[in-house]
Amino acid sequence: MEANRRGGLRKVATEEACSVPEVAAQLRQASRALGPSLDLPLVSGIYNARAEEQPPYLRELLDFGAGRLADMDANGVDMHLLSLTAPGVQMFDADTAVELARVANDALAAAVKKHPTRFAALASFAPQDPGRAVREMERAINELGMNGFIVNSHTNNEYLDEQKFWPILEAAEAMDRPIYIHPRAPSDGMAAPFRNYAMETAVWGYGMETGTHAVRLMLGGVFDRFPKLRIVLGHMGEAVPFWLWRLDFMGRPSNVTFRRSRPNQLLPSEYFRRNFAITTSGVEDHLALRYSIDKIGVDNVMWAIDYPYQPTAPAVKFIETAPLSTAEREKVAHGNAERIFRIRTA
Ligand code: 1WB
Ligand code: MN
Repeated sequence: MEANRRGGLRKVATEEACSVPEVAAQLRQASRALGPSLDLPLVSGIYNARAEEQPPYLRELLDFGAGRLADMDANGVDMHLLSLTAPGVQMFDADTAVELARVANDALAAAVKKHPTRFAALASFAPQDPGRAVREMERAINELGMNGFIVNSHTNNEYLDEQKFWPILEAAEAMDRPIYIHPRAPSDGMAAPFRNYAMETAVWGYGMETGTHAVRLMLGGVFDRFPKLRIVLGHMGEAVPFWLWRLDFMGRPSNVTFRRSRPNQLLPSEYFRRNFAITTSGVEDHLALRYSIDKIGVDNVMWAIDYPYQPTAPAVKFIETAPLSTAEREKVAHGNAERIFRIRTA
């Protein structure tokens, strides 16, 4: 039993990025192409940079052994819930994406098998081909024993509320496993104002893109069709918790002003409390944490680091010093993640 490594709070970090050489090589290829995708600058900076300009991310992403465990040990982190880093396989053609999702899932599952008390993992799939995506999702859960799914927001500028993606939502609901919607840069249709000042990145564009995705699912009535589907959002809910009052007022089913485009049967906040959970990745703000817990319920908030893009030590200090009751802290630091992602506890 590796829990409570320093005799203190058990900590399961829930948005922890990694990569595999095959995916890194394809992203390096992709980042040399010209095209409108706003993911290209950041992907190029990580996978296609000259050695002296290369941030340390790539080395850290590819390490799900000694280096990562050393960082966890040094900071008293019990577990990483691993996921293939953004934009995952979603910039590739369907055949490449299907193959690379399989390769990445095999690699992550092998890391979990080697260190079952330190790692759990989310599975990737290729939304470009919903039929094959569902088969990989089923393989990931039933054969590889993975914990849920990750998707990096839009795929070729399309969002999961589109009917073509419904088999993916149906499969996640049927297997009772969450889909973590992780950010990527804004889709082509919303890209223009994000093209300056690196605004397409995690500084702002990531959150706007992903929050918009979540609102599409709620206002599109997706959770009337899939009432048990669970979506996880990082970054303290990508600003959606702060916007719920207005979403409810303007997006209430009875608002006749917008009846033409109002398929949702419930209030957005009802979906958000029933069908979503959020993680704290990259938002180490005690006031935002307190607000989120009070707004959407303590059972729906999970701690995360966003390793290696954010340093571990401040994220640990954030949860250890948060103004929470003991019971709340235990839920946010590990209990909710263990329940929602069905992570083994011993
Ligand atoms: C960064 C953050 C870059 C994330 C990423 O590249 C991802 C960054 C794919 O801060 O530079 C992330 O997952 O938050
Ligand atoms: Mn992240």
